[in-house]
Amino acid sequence: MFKKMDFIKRRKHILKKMDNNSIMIIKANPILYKNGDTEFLHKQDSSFYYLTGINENDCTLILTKIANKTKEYFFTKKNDKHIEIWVGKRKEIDELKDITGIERILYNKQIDDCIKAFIRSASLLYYDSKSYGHSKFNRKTLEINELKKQYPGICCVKNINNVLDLRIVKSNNEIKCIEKAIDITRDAVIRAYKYSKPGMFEYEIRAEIEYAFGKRGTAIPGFPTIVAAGKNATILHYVSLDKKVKKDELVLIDIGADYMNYSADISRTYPASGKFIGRQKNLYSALLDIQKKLIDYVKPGISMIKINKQTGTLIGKMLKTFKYIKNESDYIKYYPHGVGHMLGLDTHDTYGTYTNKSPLKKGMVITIEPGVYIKEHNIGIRIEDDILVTDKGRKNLSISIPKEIKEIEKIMGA
Ligand SMILES: [Mn+2]
Repeated sequence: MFKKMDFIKRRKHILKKMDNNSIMIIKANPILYKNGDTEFLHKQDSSFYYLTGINENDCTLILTKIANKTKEYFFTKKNDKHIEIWVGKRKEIDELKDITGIERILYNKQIDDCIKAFIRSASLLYYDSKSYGHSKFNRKTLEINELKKQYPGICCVKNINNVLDLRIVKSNNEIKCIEKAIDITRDAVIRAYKYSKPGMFEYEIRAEIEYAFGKRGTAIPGFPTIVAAGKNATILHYVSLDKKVKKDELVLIDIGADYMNYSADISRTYPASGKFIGRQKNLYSALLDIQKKLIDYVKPGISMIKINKQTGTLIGKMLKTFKYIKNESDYIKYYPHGVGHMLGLDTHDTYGTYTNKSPLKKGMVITIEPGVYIKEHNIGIRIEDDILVTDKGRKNLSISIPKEIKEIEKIMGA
């Protein structure tokens, strides 16, 4: 789908934005070991893929801007006859040139000398320094400390997000990838509607969902599949999936297929029995109305913070009507998250230098996912669609994934 020219253009754009006398090092994701010598399925680092189109491990992209001259280097591991027997051949230099459009392709054993030479003239390093988790032993922190120790000439580190704004606005081909991921996810949602029955375990519904992914070529979901019944749905990122689904419960699924490294992110909530009743029905249809209003709110120029504010107002009103709260502003008790995020190569995609206050632009893809989580009644509802910001407004890319009460009940055969 992507051509050499796409990657060349992206790197050119980034090199233009980089400060003079700086280098950028972006590493491919390493092989992660599960235990012993057994590996997790490989998933590429998003920025590395975005700039190279290469899905292999053990490679590094280095961009340099020294004395206002820009250069691109790609380092890879040499093929090894013994390893080839087990996992096959890695891409050869010519293939790598052909896909990436980079002329200087070298082997990993040269990387150390090259970085040393670059650092003599460039003291600013761009690196993916964003750390997740709270430990000082975080992988990114350790990597940066190691680099600084190895190359004392580095005196300043900037996060690559400073120059990666390009990733926020999606090209037509990127939108096609997201649409494909959504289409695969649609199969999975419909399969979940069709196959869910009271008495099943949550993990059995996950199996149906991931079966639908697998049939269309998604080896690893974009993020861990969430299937949460009843009270479990009030845990936002519930991962245990080991409870039986009771007949009077709602089931919340938050799922997304991966297509060419792009992720869909869809949440739907449905009754295990196939029929919405009573309080569940009233809450669901009120939240669905709100979700549709919020989608209509998306357009160029508006900021996420404004959509968030509007969400709080609407959910506050709804919760007051249902007598869960006295003051509309107390909605946070039942709706403790933001309304959405950027979507792309990462499920929670990069914001670059954008913030929640920045105006949305044509070509951005965001999620709109209001929810209500009512522990005292064992109810959690979230409805999430993936929205493309267009010239004058928005396009709901996941409009064809059923969310109307009547549609869901029909598919479930109730
Ligand atoms: Mn989401």
